[in-house]
Amino acid sequence: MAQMMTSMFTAIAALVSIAPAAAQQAQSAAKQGPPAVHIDLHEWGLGLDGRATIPGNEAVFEIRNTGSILHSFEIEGKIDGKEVEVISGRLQPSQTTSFTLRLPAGEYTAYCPVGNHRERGMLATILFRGSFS
Ligand SMILES: [Cu+2]
Repeated sequence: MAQMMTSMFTAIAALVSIAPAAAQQAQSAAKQGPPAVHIDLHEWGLGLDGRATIPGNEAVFEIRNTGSILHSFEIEGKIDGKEVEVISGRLQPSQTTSFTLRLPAGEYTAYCPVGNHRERGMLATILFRGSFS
């Protein structure tokens, strides 16, 4: 588990560090597609340390239920004053899913909508920076 958290942190740190001046390797990785955000649904968290930052306005959410009970993933926020939300559907333990989101710059809230899981800690802020500058 400790190792999983470490690799998760590394993945997020890699996302944050992608910038025009970044290493050649990061630049070619960016050209291959949007960065991935790894969501690790479990009791009781999303595997993000409460926050993830996406440098652009597009990311692939790779979601896995690593817990022992049913979970789901929802991200919501406001675009031009209107509530928007995307829900993954319910995931049984060890099930995975993924989707690509393209969103305007801003802060969005991600959580598990099952039961009281949000209150128990399955909650994080996702920041789309919307630019590479
Ligand atoms: Cu849950």
